[in-house]
Amino acid sequence: MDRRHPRHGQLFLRESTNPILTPEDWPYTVNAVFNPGATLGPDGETILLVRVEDRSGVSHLTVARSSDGLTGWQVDDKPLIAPMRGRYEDQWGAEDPRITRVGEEYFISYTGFSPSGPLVILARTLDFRSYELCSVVAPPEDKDAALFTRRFGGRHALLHRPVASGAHGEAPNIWLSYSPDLVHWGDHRIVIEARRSGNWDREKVGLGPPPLETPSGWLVLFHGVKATAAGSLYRVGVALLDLDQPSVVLARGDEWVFGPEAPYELQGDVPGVVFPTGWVVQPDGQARVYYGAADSTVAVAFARVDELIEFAFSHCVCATFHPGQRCSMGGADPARAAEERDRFPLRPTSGPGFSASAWQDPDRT
Ligand code: BMA
Repeated sequence: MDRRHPRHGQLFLRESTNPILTPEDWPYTVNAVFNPGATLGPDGETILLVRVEDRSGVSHLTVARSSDGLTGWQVDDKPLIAPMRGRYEDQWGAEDPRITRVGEEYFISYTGFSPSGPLVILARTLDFRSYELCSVVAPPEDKDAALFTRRFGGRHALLHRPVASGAHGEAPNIWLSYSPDLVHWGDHRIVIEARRSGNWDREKVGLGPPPLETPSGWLVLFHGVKATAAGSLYRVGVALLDLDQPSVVLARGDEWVFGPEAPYELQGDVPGVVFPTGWVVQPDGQARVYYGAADSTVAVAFARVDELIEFAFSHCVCATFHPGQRCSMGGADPARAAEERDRFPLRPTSGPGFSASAWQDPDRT
């Protein structure tokens, strides 16, 4: 591990051999390898599903395997998921996968770059050698999605970001949607907002790796973007969501917990980017966080799950310490606190599929 910057309170430590995967490691010619989904395979090996940008500029997803998760990567000689003739939804590229294991199955949520814009495609696999598609979650724009590892009141839940760029002043925020069957998605709720302020997460926020279930709540890493004269800086924040009602924010760290500092994060196709998309938790409570560095290589850093949870509460955006209890501001921008948002909620009144009681207590139906 890299201990060159052992600052007090540093939550993430970089692997000293970073970047752990580069284009030179690929069995075929590519431009960049980054933003990998991560999981443990059926045999306990670490599997990364890596976004690979070829030298035509289009991305596909290829599997890399390692027995220790850090070294000795075996990279498949062809993609698992790639644009294919006649498939509109990812015609211009398959990008930024997240992997959620549910029992024996692995669900892959990735960004399909369609000619209409980015959208979220959900696929499933048992072995990372073949896959089948489940659904396109919604029409464009949508990105940065991951499924929860369990259901809520019988429904699957997905965090995602329905707005891609915010280029026209709209806020790219993280939303939660439910599905009874992984095909039909609805009951959409806003969860984590970009703070429209001077903060590091002001331009947009997007989910990082899939939410991680802990006794204290669902631990979430998210990227936050701030535009600068030199380009956008992508940093990482931490939040905790309620175990039973994951649309409820228990805590959200005010400061970023990880940002671009190492040379391989500051130089590359897109300098100033750390973009975590996968994590694997070790039995000792340390998470290996796999991330794309400068949209060019794959790197890994280590963080303790309990320290991340502690940080979210002790550095919550509401500026009060409320361990184990929901944030009074819902983790939101102070100017648009949860109470304000709840004052005039949109409530469906009738129609098939809607019932007043289900709406009021959707996570417990
Ligand atoms: C986002 C996505 C990511 C990329 C990041 C930084 O919008 O496109 O794939 O890593 O920008 O360029």
